Formats: sequence, C-alpha cells, structure tokens
Amino acid sequence: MSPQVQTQTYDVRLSNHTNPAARALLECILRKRSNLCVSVDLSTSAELLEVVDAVGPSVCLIKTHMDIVEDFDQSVIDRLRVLSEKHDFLIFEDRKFADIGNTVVLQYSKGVHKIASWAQLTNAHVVPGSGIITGLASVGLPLGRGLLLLAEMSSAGTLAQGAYTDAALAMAREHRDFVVGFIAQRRLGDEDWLILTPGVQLGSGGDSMGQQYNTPREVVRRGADVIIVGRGVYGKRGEAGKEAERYRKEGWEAYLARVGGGTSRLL
Ligand code: S5P
Repeated sequence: MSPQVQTQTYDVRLSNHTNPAARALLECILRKRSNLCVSVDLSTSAELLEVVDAVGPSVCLIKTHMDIVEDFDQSVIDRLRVLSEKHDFLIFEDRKFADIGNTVVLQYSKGVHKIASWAQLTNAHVVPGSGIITGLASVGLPLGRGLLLLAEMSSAGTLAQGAYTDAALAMAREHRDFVVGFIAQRRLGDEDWLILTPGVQLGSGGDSMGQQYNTPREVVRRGADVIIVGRGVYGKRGEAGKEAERYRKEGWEAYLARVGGGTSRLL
C-alpha cells in the first residue's frame, strides 16, 4: 500500500503519468468528476449502444466485451465512438489477452475486432510471462494506447493472488511506458499505478457463478481509482442512466473521503 498515492488527488497524479491513455483517463475523470466505468456486457449492438448512450453522461470509461456482440460489424465501433465524443468518455476493451507475444499482436491489431484501432485501454493476463506485454506494446504504444494487467480477480477461488500478483507487479515495472495499472481489488505497489476494480455493487453479495461484490466505498477505500460496475447499473431495464449517476456519486464521494475531503474545485 502506498499511503502517498492513496491520498493524492487525480489532479496531482496527472503529473506522475506520461502514457497518453492514462493521462486522457485522468483528465476525463477530473472533467466529469466521475471515477465510474460501466461494463456493458450486452449481446446486441442495439442494447449495447442504448445503455452506453444512457450512462454516458456519468462515466469516464466504458468497458466492452466486443466478442459477445452477435451483430458486430465496424458500424458498432463507429457508433460507439460517436457516443464517446458526445458524452466524453474513453473505451476499454476487456479482452483479457493471455497468449504468447506473436499471437496477441495479431489478436490486438487484426481479425474482426481490430481492438487497437479503437480501444484506448485493454487488459492482459500475466500467465504467459512478459512477452505478452512486449507483443501488445509493439502494437499499442505507437497508437498511444495503454495496458492494464490482471493482477487480481474478483471471482471466488481466483489463482491471481500472492506470488502471482507480485509477479504481475514486477512485469509492470519492466514496461512502465505501456502498462498504466492493474485490474485489482486494492492498491498495489508504491508507484502510481491506476487501479481499476471490478466486482462492485451497492449492497455487495455476489452471483451464482462466483462473482463477489464489494461496495464502491469499500473498494475506493482499499485503493480503487476507477470502479467498474456492470449489472449493478444496466441490470434494471430502463434505469441504467439513473443507476449510473447513483454509482458516480458514490464513487466520487468515496474518492473525496479518501483524499481527505479535497477542495471546493473538486466538489
Ligand atoms: O476480476 C475481474 C476482472 C474483470 S475485468 N472480475 C470481473 O468481473 N471483471 C469483469 O467486470 C467481468 O468480465 C465483467 O465484464 C465485469 C463485471 O460485471 P458485473 O455485472 O459483475 O458488475
């Protein structure tokens, strides 16, 4: 745990980051007073874009699983980008790359989704070793993209803990230009890493397939810089916009409490 980063404002932390995607995310967080990422795990483009349009005003980041969209074509990306400009948010494709460097180069840049061409952020498992980062960086760095490593997971029985988490941190340290932070349940390391935390819902609990939830307040207290909320926001049909705003307020108040109240400019 780094007490220093933990209590620094997003504003101050901007000067700790050089990666363009990390800087753009911090700037968006500040502009919108939102540390909320909504994970829109819906399988038609109409549902996906409808929810993105509804939650857009309240988020700094939209997380996608583009491989679940049944009617995917390039127009889905075009429409998503229009919404990202309309509402001012970044895009994070939750691809969870997990292969050797040569293969992830192809998965990141080619195929149906061409992820590197539209997602400012993506993520990777560290199980293959650091070649996965070298591969992804060869595509992403020239485009100004950033990478998050999965250092911990929210699901019951996860193997991503202890020595595995330490290894993720060590790999990130070797690639500070491209790795901007972690998917984790708490702050990691003494340096300024962006911590994005899934498994978040008001009311906590879990689902029937091992997902485990903590509240926004709890995960921000432990070090989350961005809270990732999926079903908690889009679960009740027609209420995604209202729910997103509720989570935005919760996440922002928890952040202000963590950094010690902040200034009126932050409120
Ligand atoms: O450890 C993790 C990492 C991720 S990226 N646990 C997760 O749940 N996720 C993702 O966050 C998961 O793939 C899903 O898209 C989202 C959580 O969705 P929710 O509906 O449970 O909030």
